[in-house]
Formats: sequence, structure tokens, C-alpha cells
Amino acid sequence: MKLYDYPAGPNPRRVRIFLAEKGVEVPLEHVDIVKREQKMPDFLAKNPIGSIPVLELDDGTCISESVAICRYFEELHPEPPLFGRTPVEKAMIEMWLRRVELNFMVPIGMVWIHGHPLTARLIKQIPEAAEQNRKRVHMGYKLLDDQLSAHEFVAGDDYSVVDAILLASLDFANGLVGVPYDQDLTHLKRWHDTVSARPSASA
Ligand SMILES: N[C@@H](CCC(=O)N[C@@H](CS)C(=O)NCC(=O)O)C(=O)O
Repeated sequence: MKLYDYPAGPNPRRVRIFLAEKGVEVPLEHVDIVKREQKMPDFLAKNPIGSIPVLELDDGTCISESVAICRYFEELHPEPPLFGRTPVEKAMIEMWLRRVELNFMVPIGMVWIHGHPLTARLIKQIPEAAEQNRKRVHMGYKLLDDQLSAHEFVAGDDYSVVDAILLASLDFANGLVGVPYDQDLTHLKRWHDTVSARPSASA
């Protein structure tokens, strides 16, 4: 088994954080997305979307999508449970996974694609799209801050896959994309400090 990875990419980092929380080590293979190696025919045969992470199993099966890869490892290594234990916990985690993806990561991706100089060569950028989505990112931050005012972690009172996914996405938004959250979102900041202090954050 190997995980196709790129150190600076937020989506492979999601999986590395998740694996660190599980205490599982998987060999990594570097795919240089700046050199567009993910769009080469060999790689497209593994993931026709041409993105990483991809987990390649020993029988050649390839699993892409960071959350799907995390789910696979949850089945292999159920402890500690990061996708919930009870029906309600599982549903809350699924709900927050979708909220983080749709209300936070999608707009961040749009700001990245339409507003960042590093992606300007890839598409014809629409500055208004970047601006609109910058607002949506801030709405996402507020949604998270409200949730974290009542819960220690995003999907409840236990650390879950949602925290791994959000940490990688939020660090990308705060760093490379340049859309930091307002420091007066104190609950989000408290959560960010807490999860950043876990050993898995350095994965
Ligand atoms: N929804 C996918 C997103 C994967 C993704 O966009 N990966 C980025 C790296 S962080 C990538 O490969 N970008 C290069 C490209 O799409 O060409 C996931 O969760 O794995």
C-alpha cells in the first residue's frame, strides 16, 4: 500500500493527520503537483480526476478523495473511533463533514483558483468570484465559531475526522490562500490552538 502525497497540499495533509491520530504509518510517494505530475497518463489511470491524495492498495485498487481514504482506514483500524460510535454521533460527523466541505472548503478553493497569483496560469481568473467566495469563507468561519461555542470539537465533544479535515483546510485558508479568520472568533481560535497542539498536527 502507498499514499500519493504532496507535502504542501491541504487534502493529502487531511489524511496524514488522520493516520497520525490512528497511529498508522503508510509509505508516502511524492507527486509534484506544481510540475503537474497528477495530470500524467500513469497517474490519471489511478485517479481520472488527476488529484491527490490517492491510496493505492497492494492489489492495485486506487482510492481517491481524502474522506474516502480516511473511511477505509477507520474500517481497518477502528480505534480510536474517528467517524463516531452511536448512530447520532455518526450522523453528526457526516453532517459536519459535508458542512466543512461545502460551506468552507469549496469557497476556499474558489478564492484560491480565482484570486491567487499562483493559480493564474491555470484558468482565466474571475476576480468577482474570488471576492464573493471570500465572503462565503467568512460565513463558514462564523458557522464554525458558533458551533465551537457549545462544543469542544466540531462535531461534538470528542475529536473526530472532521477536526482533521478542518485543520488542514483552515491552515490552507489562513496561510497560502490568505483568508485568515478574525481573531474575535474566540471559539474558533480556541479550537485551532487546541488541535494545532496535538502531535498529529505536524503530520
Ligand atoms: N476532494 C478531493 C480534493 C483533492 C484535491 O483537490 N487535491 C489537490 C491537492 S491539495 C490537487 O491534487 N490539486 C491539483 C489538481 O487538482 O490538479 C479530496 O478530498 O481528496
